[in-house]
Amino acid sequence: MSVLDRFNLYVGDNLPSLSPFRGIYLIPGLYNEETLKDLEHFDVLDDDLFIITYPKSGTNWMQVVMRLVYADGDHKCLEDVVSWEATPWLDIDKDKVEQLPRPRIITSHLPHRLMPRGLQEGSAKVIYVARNPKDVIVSFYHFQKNSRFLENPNDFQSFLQMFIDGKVLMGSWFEHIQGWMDCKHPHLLYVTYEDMVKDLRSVVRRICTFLGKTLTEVQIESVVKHSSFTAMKKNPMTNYSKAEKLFEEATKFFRKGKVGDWKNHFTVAQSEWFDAVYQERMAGLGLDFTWDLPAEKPSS
Ligand code: PPS
Repeated sequence: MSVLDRFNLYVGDNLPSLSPFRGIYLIPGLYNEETLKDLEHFDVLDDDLFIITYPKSGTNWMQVVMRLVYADGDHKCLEDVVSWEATPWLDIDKDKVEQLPRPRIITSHLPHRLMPRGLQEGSAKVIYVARNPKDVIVSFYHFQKNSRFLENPNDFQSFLQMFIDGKVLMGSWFEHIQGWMDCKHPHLLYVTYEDMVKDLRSVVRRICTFLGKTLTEVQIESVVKHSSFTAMKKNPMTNYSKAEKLFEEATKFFRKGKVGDWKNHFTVAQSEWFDAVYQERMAGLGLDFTWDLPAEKPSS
């Protein structure tokens, strides 16, 4: 059964509550505990590339960027296969990952401690995409409201509380980023969503250097063009229109794609509360997020 068919079983009346598994929260049934336990022994290949993210941090965007980079910017690579099959999630579709041609692009939202042991050895590479957590929360809140396989959050305040407590899909953002930063993976490139918004060209150049790949400026330009918010929202292979049963409105997956939208959702009190939690939980990690960008000038 395809991963989409499995998700379709869980929508609407069959909606299960999230349940804890080794310290994170998952959708029972959809995420199979036995499979997750077996992942420890998953065979990591030397030319594998893992895209690792906490949900709502730019996963789909990096998937498309990487497909284009591997195709030297040729956008035809985005014409036939949907993202979740071309760059499948190891967490929920291990079989698909095993069928991929090499070099494989593998996606995962899992914390480092649940990943295959083989990832820490060998020469497989990891791109970790992080996003400022206030925008992650807002994106996650809207995603959960729009999705038919997750319970509708009551209101923003209770979702914020659940996020801080790590009681959302995939568990704690703080533990996710901490675990991946502490793992000291020998071939890990850390990228932020905000850097991608500010200057995707530079991020693509950094990725090429990391992979030892040479792309011409024209090819880089093509990667940037075909992975833009507008292009991905339009493309049926990337915009979730092929998974329409899973959402109230599938193309709302591409909601705003902005930095700083949190300011339209957090009250001053909520922002100060989150800042205090952030200071305490992130102390010593040395990460610096961009929380806002100047408004774009209207085009004349
Ligand atoms: S998921 O469900 O965890 O895989 O979601 P994920 O892909 O990590 O994150 C979804 C957010 O990323 C935004 N997005 C983009 N922003 C800018 N440019 C491009 N090309 C792009 N593609 C996806 C998407 O709109 C979600 O953010 P919000 O803030 O909700 O708009």
